[in-house]
Amino acid sequence: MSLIKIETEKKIGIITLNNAKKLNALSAELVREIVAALDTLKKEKIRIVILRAEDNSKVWSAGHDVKELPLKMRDPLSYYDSLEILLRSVEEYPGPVIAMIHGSVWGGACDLIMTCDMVIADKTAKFAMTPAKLGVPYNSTGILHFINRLPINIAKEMFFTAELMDADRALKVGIINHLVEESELFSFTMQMATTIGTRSHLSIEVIKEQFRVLSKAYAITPSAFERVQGLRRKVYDSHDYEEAITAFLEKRPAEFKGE
Ligand code: YXS
Repeated sequence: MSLIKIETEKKIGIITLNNAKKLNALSAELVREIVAALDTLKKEKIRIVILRAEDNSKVWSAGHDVKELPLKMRDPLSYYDSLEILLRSVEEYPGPVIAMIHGSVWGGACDLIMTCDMVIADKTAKFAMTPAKLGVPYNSTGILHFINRLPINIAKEMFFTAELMDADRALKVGIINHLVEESELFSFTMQMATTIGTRSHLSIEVIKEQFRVLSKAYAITPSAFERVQGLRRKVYDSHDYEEAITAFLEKRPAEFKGE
C-alpha cells in the first residue's frame, strides 16, 4: 500500500492519497490500492470512510494518469477502466465515503469526488473537469454524476470551459457540502464522520443504496445507447483526441481541427 496510507480512528476509515510526486494521478496502480483499501475496510465493518490527500498537498489529485490513456482507437473510459472501477467501488461502499479536499482536483478525480457521498473542503480547494482539454469523449455514467449533483448549466460550464472553479463558487453551486478553515478541515470532517457513526448504520447503508439506484434510474433505449457509443467512438478515433493526448505529453497546447 505504498501509494496510499490506510488508517482507522474511532472506527472511521481514513484513506490518504500518498503519491504527491505523481500529483496523486489516478494510475491503475494507485486505483488498485484504493479499491483494495476499501475492500479491507468493508471486511473490517468500518462504516464511514474519509478519502483525503497528504497534508499541504497543492494538488489533491491530477486526475486520470494521462500516460495510461489509450492514444487512439480505444474507449479511454470503458466500463473496466481503472477510474470506472474506482468510482463504482466508492458508490457501492456500504456506508458514506466523505471526500476531504485540500488542493486542486482535476478531471477523473473531479468525477471521483462527485461520486463520494459528501465533500468537505478548505479554501485551497479548486475543481476542474477537463475532458474538453484532453479531447476525451466523457462517458454517460460520469456525466450523470454531474447532472445529479449540479444545475445542468453549471455542469455544462465545467465540462465546456475545463476551467478551475474556486472553493467559494464550488460551495455556492453545491460541489462542496462545507467550506471550512484549513486548520479545521480534518477535525470538522472527523466530527461529521463521528456524528454519522452514532446513527443506525443499517438505515444509512440501505438509504445510500437507494440514492445510488435512484440516481441512475434513467431509461435509455438500446438505439440511443448505441448512437451515443457511436458518437463517442468518432471522438476517441479522431485526430483531435490523439493530438490532445500527444500535446499534453509534449507539454504544448493542443491544436484542434474538429476532425
Ligand atoms: O514533467 P514530468 O514528466 O515530471 O510530468 C509532469 C506532468 O506531466 C505530470 N502530470 C501528469 N501525468 C499524468 N497524468 C496527469 N493527470 C498528470 N498531471 C501532471 O506530473 C509532472 C508535474 O506536473 P507539472 O509540472 O505540470 O506540475 P505543476 O505543479 O506545474 O502543475 C500541476 C497541475 C495539476 C496544475 C498540472 O500538472 C496539470 O494541469 N495537470 C493536468 C491536470 C489534468 O488536466 N488532468 C486531467 C487528466 S485526464 C482525466 O482525468 C480524464 C480522462 S478527463 O480529462 O476526461 O476528465
